[in-house]
Amino acid sequence: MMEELFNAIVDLREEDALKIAREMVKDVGAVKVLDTCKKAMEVVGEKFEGGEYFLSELIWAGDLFKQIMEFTLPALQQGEVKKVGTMVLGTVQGDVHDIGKNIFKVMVEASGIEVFDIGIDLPPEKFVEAVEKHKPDLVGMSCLIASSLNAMKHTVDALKEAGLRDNVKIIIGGGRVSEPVMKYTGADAWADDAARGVRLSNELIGKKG
Ligand code: B12
Repeated sequence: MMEELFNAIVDLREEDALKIAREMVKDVGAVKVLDTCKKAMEVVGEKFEGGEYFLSELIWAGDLFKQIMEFTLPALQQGEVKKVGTMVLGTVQGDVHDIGKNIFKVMVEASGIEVFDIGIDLPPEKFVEAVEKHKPDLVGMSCLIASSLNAMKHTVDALKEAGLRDNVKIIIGGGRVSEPVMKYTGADAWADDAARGVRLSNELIGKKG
């Protein structure tokens, strides 16, 4: 069934994908469905890169994933969870991708971290303003395009200039992040999947004391 969902998304067979995903949520759970969708999106991205798919297909795939998220994410939401900390979360300047950020948000909230989601395509000042306002334990930055990696560094620098860097731990996430990118930007942790991001966010809260 996982393979069927994977193929239906890659081929952009919307009705099939939605039908299989609904059945799969009941059978194998939300996390596996989202994970399969993520893997399929990587192939959609490769097809776009290779010139087989165009921007319209990329938009269509994004829309299909969002429809699947509508009935999948509620299954991940928990009732009462003990609050262990807070996070300001957003997608950095120049980048409008938010599907992965929204999945990470629901999963990290289910672990007890309250999230202030400030949106997409955010200039560094918006992060600074939000940190001043919410005084969070963590800042989470999402970035999916290589051309916005610098925006993460600029955001860390802006937090330093505002004298706020030492008050927060910073985690970066998204398909284009890695250990070298983390070091380059000056962040404290990185994750290219939500589960790792949730684990590391909780570890960072522990380190903050
Ligand atoms: C759907 C999609 C779009 C949609 C986005 C819709 C939306 N609302 O998000 C639309 C059509 C808008 C789009 C636009 C573009 N896109 Co696009 N897009 C994709 C695609 C196919 C899927 C992305 C996705 O949703 N993946 C699924 C999610 C679940 O995965 P994820 O984002 O990685 O998130 C997971 C983790 O990374 C993590 N995570 C995410 N954020 C965070 C944050 C924190 C703090 C943590 C801890 C964890 C975390 O948790 C998530 C769950 O596990 C990718 C392909 C790919 N391989 O990523 C290309 C891709 C990202 N896009 C790409 C490009 C080039 C573009 C455009 C420039 C195309 C164009 N010519 O206009 C524009 C850029 C617009 C902009 N300024 O941002 C390239 C980027 C290449 C590069 N090296 O930079 C990719 C990689 C495709 C490719 N292979 O060429 N895109």
